Order: sequence, then C-alpha cells, then structure tokens
Amino acid sequence: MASIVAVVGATGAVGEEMVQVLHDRKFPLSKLVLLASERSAGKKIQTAFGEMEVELFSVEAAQACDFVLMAVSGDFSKEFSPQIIANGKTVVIDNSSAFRYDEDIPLVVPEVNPAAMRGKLLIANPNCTTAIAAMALWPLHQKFTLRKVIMSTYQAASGAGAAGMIELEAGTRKGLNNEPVVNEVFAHPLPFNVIPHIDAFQSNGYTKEEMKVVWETQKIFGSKDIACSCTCVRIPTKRAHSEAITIETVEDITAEQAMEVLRNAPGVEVVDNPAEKLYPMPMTATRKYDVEVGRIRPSLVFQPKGLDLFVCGDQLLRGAALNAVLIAEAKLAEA
Ligand code: 2RA
Repeated sequence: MASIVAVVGATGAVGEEMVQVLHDRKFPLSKLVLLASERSAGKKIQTAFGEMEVELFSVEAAQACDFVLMAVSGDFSKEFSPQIIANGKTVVIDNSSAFRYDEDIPLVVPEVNPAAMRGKLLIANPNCTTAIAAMALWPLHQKFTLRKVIMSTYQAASGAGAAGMIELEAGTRKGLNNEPVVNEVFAHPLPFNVIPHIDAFQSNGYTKEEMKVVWETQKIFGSKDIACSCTCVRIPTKRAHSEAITIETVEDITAEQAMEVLRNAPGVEVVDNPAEKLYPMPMTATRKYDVEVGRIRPSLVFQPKGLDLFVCGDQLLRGAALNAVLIAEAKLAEA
C-alpha cells in the first residue's frame, strides 16, 4: 500500500539521505513531503525525486502523513512527536536521542528487534555508533551469547552533520596551505588530529556518546547482562564510522565460526582477507548499506571465549537514514 511520507529536517545531512534512501529502495510512496522550521521553509532543494520545495512544519501537516521521519534536534522531537502520534495513526520514526531511553518507546534495529515496535506509533532510531556495531554483534550474540563488549571507535565528521563535514574539508584545505585551522563544530581542529571527545562528558568520566553504546546495546538486545565499555574518538574521515570491538562470549568461539555466522547475517559484508589487504575501511564502507566486518581473530585475552573484530559502516545510512527507512518498511509489512 502506497504511503504519504514526510521527512522533517530534509535539508540536513541525515534528512537528505532519508530522501535518497526512500528513492533508492523504491519505498511505496503516494506522496513525499519535506517539512522544516521557518528557517528552511520555502527553500527549493534538489532531491532524487527532482526539485522539491520545503514546506513549513506543523503538527497538522505531519498528521496528514502515514510516516514522519524526524531528522531534527531532540528538543524539537520531544515537543512535537507525541503531538503527531496523538492522532492514533501516524507513525513517527525519530532519529534524535529524545526518546531512546524511555522504557515505553521501542529502540529498533529492524534486523535485531523488529517485534519491539509492533503496535507502536513512536519508534526511536538508535545512535549511529550503536546501530553499526549491532549489525555485527547481534548475530554473534544469538549464537555465542555476549558477556562483554569493549569498543573503541573512529568516528567520521558526518556524525556532526553537514556542518561537521564542511568544517573538516575547509580545515583540511587551510591546514595544507599552512593557514590557521579554526573549529566551531568540533572541540578541537579535526584535520590531522584525533579527538577523544564526542558529546558531553558525564559524571562517570565517560562521554554521552560512549554511554549511548552501553545503554542502547543493552536495550536493543534486551539484555542488561551484556557488560559494555566504549571509548569514542572523532577522526578526520568524512562519513563512515569504524569500530574496533573485543567481545567475550559465554560459549567457545573461533574466528571461523564467527565468520560463518557473519557471512549469513543480513546487512553484513565480511571483508576479511588480510593476505590480500582486504579488511573494513571507511573508504570502502562509505555509501554501502551493509556494514563491513573483518580482522576477525581470537582475542588474546578472552580466547577460547572471545574475539577481536573491526567494523565499518556508513554513518548516514546504516547509522541513521537506512535504519529509519527499514523501520518504516517493517511497519508497512506489519500493517
Ligand atoms: C556522532 N554519533 O558521530 C554521533 C552522531 N549521531 O557524532
């Protein structure tokens, strides 16, 4: 059944990708509406569907749709998402962190916990770092049961939106010209640097980005028993996040067994042939739907009950827009 879909925040990096993914996946649309606040309303933008005018957001305009994909700030979503779903029919898929930790709101990666959103109108999209890791970790959890997840990330500029990518590109040019590199989006200049600071520091010394991995992995996997710890680092790449992950499992696990499981997992591409210099990289994972997984080897600390692996996924796709559209597709199938 064809649906009316709105993308709210279509002029941002995630919103733009949502429109592109709806187009590329041939989502059954009867109408696509681009909604935004007064600042962007009236703008004409080029999309995969041709030139489209951005319309002014209102609750009524959103309620006229079957699906509303929110690519806006948490504050905006917190105010308006509950108002939109009050009509009892419009499905809101929210990319912000506004509702991710509410017990009653499902936090969904469709390949992992689609049942959580059955009958629900407001669904939260996970943080990109979690969503990318979940693709590799879930199939391993199902077969070998995760006990511990220890992760270090290498996160691209796109995580900070279009402004982050622009700051990286402009700063890199300036750096190469020996001009001073200024930073507004990132805590420090990002070109030629790595910054172990994404989002706000919490009272336990971890950043919110790091705690999101912990909270969200446990919620999506439905298990508080998985102990997680994470260090999140921004690096000067453009739009694919990388993650070095160590797992400890309840069951014995070998690299070959893990590879076999991951080769059959949806949304995963095993790229693991070191002899041929084949392993996941942001350069090859960019603009791919699948998450690349490789460097799979027994953990020197936890073997025979543990592995080390490296994961790369497109932050704007798997980490945001693709996951949101897959949620919408799963809701359609539910209807
Ligand atoms: C980042 N995870 O990379 C954030 C974006 N959601 O900054």
